[in-house]
Amino acid sequence: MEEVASKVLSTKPTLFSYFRSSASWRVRLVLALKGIEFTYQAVNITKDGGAQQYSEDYAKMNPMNRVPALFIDGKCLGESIAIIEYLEETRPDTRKVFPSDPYLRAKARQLTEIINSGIQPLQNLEVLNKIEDELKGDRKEWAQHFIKKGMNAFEEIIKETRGKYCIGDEVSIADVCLIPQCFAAERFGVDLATFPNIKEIRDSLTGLPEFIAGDLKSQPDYVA
Ligand SMILES: N[C@@H](CCC(=O)N[C@@H](CS)C(=O)NCC(=O)O)C(=O)O
Repeated sequence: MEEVASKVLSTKPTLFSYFRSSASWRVRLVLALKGIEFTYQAVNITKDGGAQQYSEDYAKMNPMNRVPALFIDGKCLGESIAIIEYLEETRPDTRKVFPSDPYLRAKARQLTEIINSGIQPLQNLEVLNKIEDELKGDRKEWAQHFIKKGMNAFEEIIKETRGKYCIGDEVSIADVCLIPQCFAAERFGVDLATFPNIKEIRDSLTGLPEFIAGDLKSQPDYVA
C-alpha cells in the first residue's frame, strides 16, 4: 500500500493548460515557485483550435469546461485557487505562496479574489462571446470597465501592503494572480501607467526565473 502511495506521489503531475489562460498561468507560476516538475498538456480553448475544453474527455476532468485542470497524486483538480491551496497544503516543504501572518494572508486573499472573482470571470472568453454574439454589446468596453475597476482597488490596497512585491518582499499568491491579469489588461487596451504600484511590481516580478518559466511565451503551445 505504502509502495503504491509513494509511486503515485512520485508520478509527475500533468497540467492541462492553454498558454494565454490567466488561470492556467497562475498554476504554472506556483508549480515553478514550488519547484514541482510537471507534464504540460495543451488544451486549445479557442473556437478555431477546437474549443477542446468542451470535449467529453476534458469535461470529465473539469465539468466547468475551463482550464486549468491538474492531475496530481492520482486525482484531478480544477479551479486555479483550489489547486494552489492543495499544492501549498500537500507540499509543506516547498516555497510558501500564502503569507504566514494572518492579516497579511487575508490581504493576499483579498487581492487574489479581486482578480479571481472581481475581474477574470467578467473578461473570460465565454462571457465575452455572449456579450458580443448574443447581446450585441462591445466586448472590449465591457472588459475594460471591469479590469479598470478591479485594478483600481488592487492598486489602492497594495499602497499599504507592498514592498518589492504585493505583500512585502516575499512573492505571494497575489503576485501570481497579478502577472497574468496585467497581460490581460494590456491585451484589452488598459494602460498600466494608470496603476504605478502595479506596474512597478509587475516589472520586478517578470525578471524572476519562475515567472519566466510560467510566462505564456515559455509554453509549448505558445503562438504569437
Ligand atoms: N475560476 C477558474 C477560471 C478558469 C477560467 O475561466 N479559465 C478560462 C481561461 S483563463 C477558460 O478556460 N475559458 C474557456 C471558456 O470560456 O470557454 C479558475 O481559477 O481556474
